Amino acid sequence: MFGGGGGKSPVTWSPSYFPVLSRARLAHCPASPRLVRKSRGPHGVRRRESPVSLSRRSSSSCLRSRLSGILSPPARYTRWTRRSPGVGVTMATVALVLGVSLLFGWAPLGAGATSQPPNIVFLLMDDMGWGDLGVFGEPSRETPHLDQMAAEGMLFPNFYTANPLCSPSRAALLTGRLPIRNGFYTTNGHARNAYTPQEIVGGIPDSEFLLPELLKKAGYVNKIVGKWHLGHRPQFHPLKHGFDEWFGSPNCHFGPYDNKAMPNIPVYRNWEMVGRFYEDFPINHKTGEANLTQIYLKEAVDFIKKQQAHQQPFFLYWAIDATHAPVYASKSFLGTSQRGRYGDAVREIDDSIGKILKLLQDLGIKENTFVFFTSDNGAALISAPKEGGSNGPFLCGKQTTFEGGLREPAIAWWPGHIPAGQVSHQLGNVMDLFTTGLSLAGLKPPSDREIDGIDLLPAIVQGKVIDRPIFYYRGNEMMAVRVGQYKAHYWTWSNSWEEFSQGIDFCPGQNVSGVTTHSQEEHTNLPLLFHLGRDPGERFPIRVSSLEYKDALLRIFPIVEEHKRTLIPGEPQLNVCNPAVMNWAPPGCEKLRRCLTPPESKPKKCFWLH
Ligand SMILES: *[C@@H]1O[C@H](CO)[C@@H](O)[C@H](O)[C@H]1NC(C)=O
Ligand SMILES: *[C@@H]1O[C@H](CO)[C@@H](O)[C@H](O)[C@H]1NC(C)=O
Ligand SMILES: [Ca+2]
Repeated sequence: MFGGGGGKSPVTWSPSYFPVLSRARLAHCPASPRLVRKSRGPHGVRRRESPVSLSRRSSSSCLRSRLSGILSPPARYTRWTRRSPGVGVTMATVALVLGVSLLFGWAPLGAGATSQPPNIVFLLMDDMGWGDLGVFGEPSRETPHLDQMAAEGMLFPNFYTANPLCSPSRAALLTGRLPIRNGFYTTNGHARNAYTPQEIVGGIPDSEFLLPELLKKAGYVNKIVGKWHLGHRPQFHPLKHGFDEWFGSPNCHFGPYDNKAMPNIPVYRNWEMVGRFYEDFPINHKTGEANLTQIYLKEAVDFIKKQQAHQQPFFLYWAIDATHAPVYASKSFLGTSQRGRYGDAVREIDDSIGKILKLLQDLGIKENTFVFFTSDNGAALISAPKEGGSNGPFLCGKQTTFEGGLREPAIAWWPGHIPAGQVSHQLGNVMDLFTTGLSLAGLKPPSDREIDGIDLLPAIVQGKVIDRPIFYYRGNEMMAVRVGQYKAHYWTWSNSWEEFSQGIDFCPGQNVSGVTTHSQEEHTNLPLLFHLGRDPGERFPIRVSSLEYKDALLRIFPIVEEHKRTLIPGEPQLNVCNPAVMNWAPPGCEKLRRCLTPPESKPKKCFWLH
């Protein structure tokens, strides 16, 4: 099997990857880079390749030539095939177990006699790193509540985001789909990160199903608190995409702006703006003081109390942003951390999460509320150490497809259902929160589209480990893939020499020669391979001539080939910018008499630096 990673009862189950285990699939080999370049679609994205174009003979000879013929391929194939029957049995068993739990929804997982599906709370951090929590080894140990949450629940050391940047990561979480599928990427440049600044024209397509939209079918009331980041024009408003309530902002809390060249970011309550950052919701860059985390905490508390009183199941998406630069904390937390202002922000968040969990306990609904904590992307080392967090032992940070860019802290908490103090070696992804949320509500994911997220309940409740790859995308390019403990980089790039020479460094103090490259380097023919168990910091590429390299890539190639062959990219949403679409006159501005006049419409290609 794929060497899942040492969980209690490793199993292999994943219908979408089942084909890679068959003899026929194994014979496939990814097209050569030359072929791939020729087959780029109109947006520079790889088109589906015709399966007929890869004959078994030519692909196995292609595999053989790529692995420089040291190993005899037939022997490998025989071993794979012999393993298959055993795998099949395991898969059938797991499929049965999963089928049963799907049929009965949440009920057999111990929700008891209540007639309501469990409440769902996602605590999504912004730019918080894997290494920022005491329970993950942060030396100052200033997160007692999150550490306690882990002690009462399940820790996921192998949890990922779908993209190293806010907007695409959040789009993936809420749709269960890779940004390349849901449209949250750009084709203006190869492998460029893109998001939703004020001048972005695009946003979450109407054709995407968001988790809250689907949860409504099961009677959930949904609230988003904090940063939306899936587009700020009227058609992208969160209340048009399944949320019933919103308190927060459509974009990052950058600023202050002059309201002439650029408006300050609005803060919304539901449909209407209630003020703007810096003007009505101050963030003091000098002192670091802002009350936003306290306000977001109150929004969460009020919502939970209200839903509890109404006896309605709820989904709370608490997407707060105090750990995104400019980092902030309220007065009583400022100066309390040994880590500086960033640590102050973490301490306030930790305290707030402690209060939310305590509230669930006090209201007597902790056993009927599934809580998941994670972050949208790795710590922004470009702002570190003053305004950025820690990615622990991992390489680089936000913006990159090294582990520091996508590996996230993650904790599941659901007393009475999740045994306390567990560690899951499941390879998880924020996209799984979509599928898991649906599963908790007794719903099935849409069947008319590819869903990348898997249901984590078998991992969480039964301690299973489900084999699945992790794809690391940057814009329109699959940069790397993880299979078991192996990670293969098909492309490497930190940022350009030009940016780097201006002091922009996504990997400060972490120059790994040939790995943290400042030009886009393609390794499709012979991917750079790391064993993340022995080398979590991606410092020691495995020798291409080694048996281990060949074994690993014989597992990885078919998975990547299958992924690329079946990938249907969505229409890219992050290509067009226009100053006229900025937050000049959000709904509600008339009442506040705070509407600004937009400039002339001038659509242009957005320029994405990295
Ligand atoms: C935060 O709230 C306190 C108490 O209401 C107030 O005194 C203080 O000015 C607020 N600070 C900011 C930066 O808004
Ligand atoms: C990284 O190190 C290598 C050699 O160890 C050196 O050639 C290269 O210039 C360094 N790159 C940067 C960006 O410092
Ligand atoms: Ca972020």
